[in-house]
Amino acid sequence: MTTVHERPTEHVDNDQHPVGHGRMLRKEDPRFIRGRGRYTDDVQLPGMLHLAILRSPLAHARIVSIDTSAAEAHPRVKAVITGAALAGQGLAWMPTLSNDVQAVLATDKVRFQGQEVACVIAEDRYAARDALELIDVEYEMLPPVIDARHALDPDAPVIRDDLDGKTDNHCFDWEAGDAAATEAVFSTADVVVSEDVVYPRVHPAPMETCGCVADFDPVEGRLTLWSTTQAPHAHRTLYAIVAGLPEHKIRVISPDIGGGFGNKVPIYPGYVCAIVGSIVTGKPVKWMEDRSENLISTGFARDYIMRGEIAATRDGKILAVRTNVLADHGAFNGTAAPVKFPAGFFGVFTGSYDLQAAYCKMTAVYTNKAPGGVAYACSFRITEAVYLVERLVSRLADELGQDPAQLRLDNFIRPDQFPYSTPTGWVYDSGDYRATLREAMRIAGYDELRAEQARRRERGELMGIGVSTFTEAVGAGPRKHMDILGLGMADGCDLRVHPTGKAVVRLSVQSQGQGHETTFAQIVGEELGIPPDDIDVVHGDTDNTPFGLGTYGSRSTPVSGAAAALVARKVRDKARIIASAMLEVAPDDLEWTKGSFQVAGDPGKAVTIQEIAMRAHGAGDLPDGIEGSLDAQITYNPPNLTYPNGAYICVVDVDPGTAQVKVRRFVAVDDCGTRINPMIIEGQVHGGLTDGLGMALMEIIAFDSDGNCLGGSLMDYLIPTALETPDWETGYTVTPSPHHPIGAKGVGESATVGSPPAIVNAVIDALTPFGVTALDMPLTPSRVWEAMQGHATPP
Ligand code: MCN
Ligand code: CUN
Repeated sequence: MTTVHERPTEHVDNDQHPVGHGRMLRKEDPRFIRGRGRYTDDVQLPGMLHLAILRSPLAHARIVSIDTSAAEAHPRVKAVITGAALAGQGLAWMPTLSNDVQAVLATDKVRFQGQEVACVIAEDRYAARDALELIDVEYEMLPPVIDARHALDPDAPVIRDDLDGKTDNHCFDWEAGDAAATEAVFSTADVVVSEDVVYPRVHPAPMETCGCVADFDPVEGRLTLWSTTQAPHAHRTLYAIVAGLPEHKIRVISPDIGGGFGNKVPIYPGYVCAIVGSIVTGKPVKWMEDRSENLISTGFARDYIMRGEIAATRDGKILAVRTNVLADHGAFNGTAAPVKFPAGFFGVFTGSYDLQAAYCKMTAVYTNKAPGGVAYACSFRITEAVYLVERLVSRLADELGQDPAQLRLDNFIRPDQFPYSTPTGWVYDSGDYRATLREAMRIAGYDELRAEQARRRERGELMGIGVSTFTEAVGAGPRKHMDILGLGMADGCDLRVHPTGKAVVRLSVQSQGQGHETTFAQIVGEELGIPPDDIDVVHGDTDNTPFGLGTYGSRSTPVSGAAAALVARKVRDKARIIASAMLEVAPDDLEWTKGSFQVAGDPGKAVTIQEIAMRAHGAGDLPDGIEGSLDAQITYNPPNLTYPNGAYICVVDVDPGTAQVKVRRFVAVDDCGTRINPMIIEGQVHGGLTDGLGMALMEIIAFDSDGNCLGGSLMDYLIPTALETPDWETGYTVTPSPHHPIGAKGVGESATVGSPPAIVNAVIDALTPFGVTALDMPLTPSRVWEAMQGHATPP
């Protein structure tokens, strides 16, 4: 049972003013619940072959030779492909979404354990796997670079010697804010607190692993690719560029997806191998990775080593934040972030606070680990930024002897300061941060919790209360600032209204579980007065949807959601003209009431949207300028991002004997502006909180000093189960986005961003009697125990 508190204090209650049927059940669920979902691995084509990938057992090694003859002799094997074979076609390397290149199949060296070395295409999945064992690769071991802190040592082996003139493991530098102005504030501040913070490497571990089915038709010269992708249009353009095929000859279908969490944004070598395999064999080729392959080789998240400093006055006015970051990008820069934002949106590390100055310097390095970096509900690295600043603010509260909630209330950006320009160049659109935190404190019973904590401490019990508040920047992005590989980040939307008034809306984003088939029908339903059940949502198929950049960074509602509302308004404008002809009055004399136009002052004279749709398709003349339908199409280029916020309070008990952390209560109050479907939002928040709990307490992709991945199965890479997960208590405030047509902001990553610092702050608060002031995730019993003994173990 989950307790859900839904009592906003001073804001509109969206449950009473829902967007198109508010809390409606998800339209996609009947097919999921009845096992009728259609995932990539469900695609079966006549004559389909199966592909398996041989992966490197070593983190860093030169390839001396590869002997595929035994594998080729296997009776069920149709083809064996190596990097050398791909190199002959110019396909051994592919561009990443961050303007780096990545090996499709290794030619010269392997650069991380699990890297793709060769692939086998066989008549069935088992034969393909068996034949991998028959490939003989001779490696010459090289010393690996595993600890990012040593990647730039002068004697460190150079990982990317494939890049012209590369003599070190430097990936990129990035900075934000004003170093001199920040130094000026720091040098005169009463109090400066600093902390070293590691956000460890974690993995999104979606329920469905990555895979694809490639079907190349040599007669038509047409490629159809079913693939687990969060961005089918962007992927198609990349395939078109790499393969030299025109886009209209490539169809990318992203069918039902069993969770993405950013893991399905990058283009993986397996996709390219399957495409090549289909071209080579003339047959459809399926590639589905297993759990270990997913964990060791696909897009990871975080891996930021941060030093943070915060400056304040003695009475608690926060003045400035400064940070220095070492970012571990693995062997290839496979991050998917807008081109001008190599560190994603880490620049929002100033949080929800009104600061005088801020500065960040970042160095990113290559290591012998899997590529990736932006994934796991990260809001483009806002997770790392929020974690850092929320640790610093709680640490400052301790230093000043102030309550961490009160310190935040005193330093928030005030409602009258919006739009608020931050020292690192973001323009926050709206928020009422105090109202959000006060609501969380009210639900939690904050003052009573502090009193209870004091009583328990007397008894030697370790109860902790952690607070975190956050502002996210989601909805990438204004086209003039944001692109991925030159593709501007706008979204298209098409709306067709059939003669009987049923509609179909085509999106350029697609769901991996977020419920788009429901919420987008609700948006259009609200705008047109058509029941959401009468509106079909088409997504995830480049042949049947308009161009757009895909679902990640919680951008679907901010960008495509706006597109859906505006395309529906376009339809309504057309409908008004037709209604004016039907009712024989001027268009301006008509009033829109949800679902119909009526003559002003004469409610008896009205036509419904369904009647208008029939008229639009019917016989006889239509008003000038109206073609025979209500259909409309738009491309929406957002003027700004949206800035959702939240306030989270966590209560933990630490067992003094075993150092086990138990999250007793967790209150999450989110403000994502206008709430389309409160039930779906709660689902998103519950899932995100569970992600955050996992990262805070148990998840880590660790490596030994040889570069062996220690998190290659779900026995080693722990994710939370119902046993560890508390009853989440959620609440909300509503501060609409002023620039979004329906005032909605994104919410899909909020809880993952906001929850880890609340949990860590709570555990550190619980450990106050031990003098613990800092502790890195994951807070496993052994690590907490070490801290209680007075020495923390580095991750
Ligand atoms: N929503 C709403 N009202 C709002 C905001 C959102 O009702 N004010 C609804 C939306 O209509 C949508 C859902 O909440 O149905 C999430 O919307 P949004 O915040 O726009 O995020 P996206 O749809 O773009 O989803 C992406 C986001 C990301 S980046 C990750 S990572 C993540 C997340 O969604 N991956 C998920 N949540 C996930 N949930 C599931 N089940 N599976 C994933 O892979
Ligand atoms: Cu960063 S994980 Mo989501 O943006 O797909």
